[in-house]
Amino acid sequence: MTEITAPKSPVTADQFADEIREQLKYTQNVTAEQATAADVYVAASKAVRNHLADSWFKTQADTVNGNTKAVGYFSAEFLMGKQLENALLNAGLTEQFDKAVEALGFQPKDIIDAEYEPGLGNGGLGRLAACFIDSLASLGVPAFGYGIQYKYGIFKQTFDENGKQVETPDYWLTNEEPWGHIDYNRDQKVSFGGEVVEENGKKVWKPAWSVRAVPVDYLVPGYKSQRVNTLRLWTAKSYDEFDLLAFNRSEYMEAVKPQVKAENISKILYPEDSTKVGKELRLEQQYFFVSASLHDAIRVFYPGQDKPDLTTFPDKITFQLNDTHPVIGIPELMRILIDEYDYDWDTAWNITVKTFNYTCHTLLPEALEVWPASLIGELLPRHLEIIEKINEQFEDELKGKGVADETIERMRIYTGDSVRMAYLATYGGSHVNGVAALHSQLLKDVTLKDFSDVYPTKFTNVTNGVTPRRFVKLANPALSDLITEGLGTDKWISDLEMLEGLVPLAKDDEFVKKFAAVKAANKHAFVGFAKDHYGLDIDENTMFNTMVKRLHEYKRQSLKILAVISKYAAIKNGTVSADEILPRTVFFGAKAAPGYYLAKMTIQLINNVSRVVNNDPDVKGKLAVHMLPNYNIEMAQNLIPATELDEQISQAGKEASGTGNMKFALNGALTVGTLDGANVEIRERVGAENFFLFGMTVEEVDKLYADGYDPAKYYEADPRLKQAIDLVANGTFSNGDRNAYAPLVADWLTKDWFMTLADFSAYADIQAEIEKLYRDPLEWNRKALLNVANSGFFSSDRSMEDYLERIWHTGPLAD
Ligand code: CBF
Repeated sequence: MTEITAPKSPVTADQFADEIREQLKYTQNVTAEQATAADVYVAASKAVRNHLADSWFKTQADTVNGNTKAVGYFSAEFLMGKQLENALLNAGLTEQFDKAVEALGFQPKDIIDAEYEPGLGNGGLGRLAACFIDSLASLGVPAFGYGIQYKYGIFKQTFDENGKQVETPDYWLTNEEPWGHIDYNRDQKVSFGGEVVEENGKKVWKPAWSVRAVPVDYLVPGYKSQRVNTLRLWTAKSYDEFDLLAFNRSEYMEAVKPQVKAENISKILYPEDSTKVGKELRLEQQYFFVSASLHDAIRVFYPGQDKPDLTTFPDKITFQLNDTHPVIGIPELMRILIDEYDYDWDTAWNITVKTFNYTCHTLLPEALEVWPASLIGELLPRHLEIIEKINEQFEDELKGKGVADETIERMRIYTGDSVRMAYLATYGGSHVNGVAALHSQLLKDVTLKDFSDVYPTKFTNVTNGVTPRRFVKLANPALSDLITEGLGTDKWISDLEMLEGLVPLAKDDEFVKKFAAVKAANKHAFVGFAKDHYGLDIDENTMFNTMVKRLHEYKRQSLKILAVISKYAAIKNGTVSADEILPRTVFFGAKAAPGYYLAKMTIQLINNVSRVVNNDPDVKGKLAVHMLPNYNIEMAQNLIPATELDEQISQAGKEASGTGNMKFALNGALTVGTLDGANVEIRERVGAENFFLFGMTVEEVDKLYADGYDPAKYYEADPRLKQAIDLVANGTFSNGDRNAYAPLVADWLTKDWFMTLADFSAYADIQAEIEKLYRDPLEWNRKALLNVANSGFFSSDRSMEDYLERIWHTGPLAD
């Protein structure tokens, strides 16, 4: 047996430079003299990976041999961001790297920038998964992230000459990708279709076709923890790569058909699912990765055993279902236990419920997946039978508990026509959690109320968090240095609640001025970034006001753009005098789902407001608006530290948590926001006086719906709003074309589902308060510093500790 050695001891910069040279020579096949920045990036990444290898082997061995239960995080998305800089930080190799690449004749930044950012996620949920696995490794908790290595991640966004969003495929694997290791020898077979027959009194699934799931392993190094966990992303391959007979008949397309069918499964993140085949592909993806992952976990924890004792499985690993996407894992584990390992139903159910937990990330009913039963039946006939039986058992259990028939009707997992995945997850797992206190409460009171009435102890809350390594230390080195100076230690990087030690320094004007200088420097740096990346000229002597997140009506980018238009109109009309005007630069960043018509129209409107405002000499130096294309992690790392005012203005009761809000507060932006998601907790912690609150509460929203909401009333009541909407309607932002935004205007005036108009006046009014404070830089920065000092709770390390205590009941590996 190979001895698992201790991790490699740290290297000097010279040794590290030699390791890079060696990689260049023997794996890149270029000399150091021939090497480009892209070559050095690959070589340095491989050198870092080698440094992590021993810790990785040791962590795996300790995970399997020890008796600490591991965590399996099942997620359709892992939005990792660039890897090299993060791996260097966590491995303690940043300084050596900087010196080594300089010795090779390069600037460290150019090497870091040479990495292509993987976009294997849509937004909050995927980035949260990435933060969580960073924290688990940093805490020394054995964990596996399980997902899909999509060939195309989230689309690349550009804008056409009319300001419309254009989506292009993001082929992130065009060049060599040094982080993922494809392991053909640890593959799994995943089957689909066919029928279920009875053989010797046993149900036997005879699938029609199978694909080969091949793992691609990413190392997840903990910050100063010596632990390196695994992110295992599956890629789909065909068992019948190539039909030679068809090819020899010159049927070239036919010859590669099976290959295309198989590879389509891991081709793209969230294939469009408005068609039946699109839906099929999504379900294939979900089943593909959970089936492969469950089999993989059994392989890992019971190596070489044909008849493992799987009653111990829940002691080996606990699986977190990140939203409903991996919930098909519940019937799949039942099937594996019953069909492949001969367990009886009750034993299998007992193991399954103990193994799974479910996180719900939404309050929007349409975001809780419901699959047509016919589709599951076609693709996974055995699973549909199992789901039907789970539902029967569930209904019996509810009857036994005296639950009323009409409630049971509402709660059915399987309705005959469809399967409700959130209900399956709630019944089929041990715990259900929401992602912020308000969200978890609303899950219990509204979305999953029937379930929480019957199973109250299943429900808990874990407020989201973000990793301080990427989103403070790497994103904001100047602030990090200042925090370290203020606290006299850098231990806060792995113990973020230590930031509280900065509270007294908010009274120290000199320290506040240093803090202000950091923000000014970050603004200056962002001006350079925006020039290089987007060719923009930005005036750094304006307030930097940012709204970055997915484009969705509930998030209310409309509210922000209407307020911008209103301000534009006020300047143009001279309703505000020149010295009353606080110069602002407003940044938007948002991708809209390709099929989301109103969201895409909102992007077009923002782009055209930007065109008109930025080209109008009357407002020059007073107002500028930029819709930055292709919002991603890299942009976040540059823009968030430069932002002074952050927008979290969703309709109360709609944003589950938000994590951008946490990143901004931790980087010293003040928030203007509603009482929604984690805003509530941020405000509680940073202090109501350090947060710009406006808008209706959840109760007020509900009451207004109940009383009958008429948006037109608000349009008539506030001349600022009326003017802003009229300017959109009269073609001011569409070269005179009054039809361009007609659907958006009609929606605002007749439906306005998320009550943008009802909250407009409060939002416009609070701007005066914001601007008044901004004119007092010392007070503004004092409050911003207090935001940093009181946001330590929003570390994903704390979130992970909460999951460990409330849900997973496990902890770090022993050293
Ligand atoms: O919990 C992480 C995030 O998930 C979402 O992005 C999601 O995809 N459902 C929510 O919209 C966010 O509120 C939440 O922070």
